[in-house]
Amino acid sequence: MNGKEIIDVAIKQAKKQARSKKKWKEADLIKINSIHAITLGFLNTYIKESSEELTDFQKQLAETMINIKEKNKQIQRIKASIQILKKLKEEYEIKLKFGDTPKQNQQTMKEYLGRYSSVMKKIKTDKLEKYIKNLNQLPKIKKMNTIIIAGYPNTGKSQLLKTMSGHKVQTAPYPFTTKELLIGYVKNRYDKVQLIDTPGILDRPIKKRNEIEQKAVLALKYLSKNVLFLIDTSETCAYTIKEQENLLNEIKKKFNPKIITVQTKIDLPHRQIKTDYKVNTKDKEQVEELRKKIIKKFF
Ligand SMILES: Nc1nc2c(ncn2[C@@H]2O[C@H](COP(=O)(O)OP(=O)(O)OP(=O)(O)O)[C@@H](O)[C@H]2O)c(=O)[nH]1
Ligand SMILES: [Mg+2]
Repeated sequence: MNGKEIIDVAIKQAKKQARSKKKWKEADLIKINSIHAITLGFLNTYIKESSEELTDFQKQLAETMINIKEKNKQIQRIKASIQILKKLKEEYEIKLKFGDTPKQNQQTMKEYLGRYSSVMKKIKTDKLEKYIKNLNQLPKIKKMNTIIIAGYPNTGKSQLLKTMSGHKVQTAPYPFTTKELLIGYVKNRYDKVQLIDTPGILDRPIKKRNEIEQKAVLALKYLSKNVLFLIDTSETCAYTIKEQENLLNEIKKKFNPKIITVQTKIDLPHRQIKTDYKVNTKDKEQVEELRKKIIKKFF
C-alpha cells in the first residue's frame, strides 16, 4: 500500500472505532489516536520487514533483484515522515483536548487531516514492497552437506537435478531456462545432501554477466566448495567445448572449489574429452551410479 491507500484505510477504521462514543470530544480524540496508530502500524511493518538482518549471500542475492539504495531511501523517508506524524498528532491532540465547542474541534480535525494527508501522500512504498516480496522468494538454503551444479546454459544441470533428486524443475532446450537457484535433496547413506541447481553462466567478464548469471556466481562464492561442473560435449547446448572449458578454468581459479567434472548428453553424438564422469542425465540408472560416486568423492 502506498501512503494514499493507507490514509483511506486508517480514516475508515478510525471512524468506525469512534462511532460508539457519544461525547463529541472523546470521539474526536479516539479518531485522531486511531488514525495515528493504524498509520504507524503499517509504516513500521514496512520498515521492520525490509530491515531484517541478512547474510552476505542473501544481501547480494537480493541486490541482483532490486536496487538496495533506492529501497533504503524509501525507508529513510518513511522514518522521517513518522517523526512529522508524531509531532502533528501531539499538536492536534492538545488542540482537541482544549477545544471549546464541537464546531471548533471539527475545524481542528479538518486541519489535522489536511496536514496528515499531505505527509502521507508523499510516502512511496513500491520499492519496499518489491524488496519484501523478493526476500520471501529467496531460496531456503540449509546448512548441510551441499553440492552445487554449475556450467554453461543448456548443458543439462536442471535435468540432472530432476533425475537425481526427483525434484520437478523446468528443463528446456534453450539457454537461461533456470533463473533462480533451485534446491533438491539426494540421499546419502545415513542422511541427505543438498543439491543446488544454478542458472547457466557464460564465460565472459564479470561486469557483463546478467543478473541471472550473478545468482550462480554468488552460489559458488558463498554456498559450497563442492561443485559438479557439467560439460555438454555434444555441443547441442549451442556453446563450444572450448568456451565451457574456459569457464571451468575461471571457476577453478576464482573459487578454488573441490570440483568434479561431468560430461553430459553422451547419448547424442559427442566428442571425447577428459572428465571425471560421463552421463546421459535422463537415464535413471546412470544418474544413480553418478550419485553414489560423487557423494563418495565429495564427503
Ligand atoms: N539427449 C539428452 N538431452 C539432454 C541431456 N541433458 C539435458 N538434455 C536436454 O537438454 C536441454 C537443456 O537441459 P536443462 O536441464 O534445461 O539445461 P540447464 O543446464 O539446466 O539449462 P539452463 O537452466 O538454461 O542453464 C533440455 O531439453 C534437456 O531435455 C542428456 O543427457 N541427453
Ligand atoms: Mg536449468
